[in-house]
Amino acid sequence: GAVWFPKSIYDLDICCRRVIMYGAGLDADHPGFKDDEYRKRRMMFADIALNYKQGDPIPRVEYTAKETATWKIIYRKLRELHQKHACAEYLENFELLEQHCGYSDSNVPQLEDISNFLKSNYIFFLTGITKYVFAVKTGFRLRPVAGYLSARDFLAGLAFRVFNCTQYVRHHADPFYTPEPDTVHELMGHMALFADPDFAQFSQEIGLASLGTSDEDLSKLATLYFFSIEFGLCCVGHDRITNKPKYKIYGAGLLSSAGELQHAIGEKSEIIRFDPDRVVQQECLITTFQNAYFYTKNFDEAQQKLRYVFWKMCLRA
Ligand code: H2B
Ligand code: FE
Repeated sequence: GAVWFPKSIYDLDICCRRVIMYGAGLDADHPGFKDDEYRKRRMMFADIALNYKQGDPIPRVEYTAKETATWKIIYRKLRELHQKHACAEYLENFELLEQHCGYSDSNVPQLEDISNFLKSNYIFFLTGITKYVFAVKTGFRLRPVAGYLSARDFLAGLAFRVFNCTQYVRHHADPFYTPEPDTVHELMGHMALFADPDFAQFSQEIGLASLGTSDEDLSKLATLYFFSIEFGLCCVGHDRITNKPKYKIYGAGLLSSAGELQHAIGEKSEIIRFDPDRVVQQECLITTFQNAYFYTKNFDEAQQKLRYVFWKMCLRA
């Protein structure tokens, strides 16, 4: 039979609460598993997310000293790596987050502020004229989520330019490791590029292709998402002397993980051209580094290649 899918942004209240693991349900190998205080804290975040209704302001959270300390360690390390290895669009937009959304090494930004910024209408007053011009940033908005969603529920949000965003901070025992998405991954990895119009469009199109599609095609889309939005690289030219390709990173999984970022751009990693038929054969690894990464020339190339995939999927359906 036909697969149910959200038809309006308000339907996300149905699918975006189906969390796969959170709070009390932390897995045994999770660093927070044996920490009652951490589990309690996660329940508080889960409550916010599970009670959230589309259109509500996102409740502000007062982060604890431990959480802010964890944020600071990662922020400093990542910013250093980003200057050298992140793509230009990421770096430009990250500065805007610092200016408008409270990004700094001593403050965990609030989802509500970022969401308002991304969906905001900027008002430019034209001097000497009574009219003003509205420019929408990208129209993306955030909704708090209690933890991991199925690929189907997660991608459905993107179709409506909604990013399901975790609000909790990983356990402080190991600031550089988290087995699940946390707010550091979202805010340091994803947010800057959602402020980029081309990237926002690219993300929404993966979401649109996912609505109501078969399980088989959905798993392909999830893999394509994984090796682009999470782990993608761009090739920005070649070294003049050695002729080796020079890569910049746009994938959020790399931009939010100091260890894997350094691994990916290091000598030992395998970097392959992004060809959808090849990418869908690659296994997505969650608790270890990826076996291979994929690059395109830029977002536009990734988008064009994916559009061709979506189009073929539609014709078959
Ligand atoms: N759920 C949440 N909460 N955050 C994610 O980043 C995420 C997810 N990624 N579910 C999804 C799955 C992704 O890896 C693909 C689409 O499966
Ligand atoms: Fe992610």
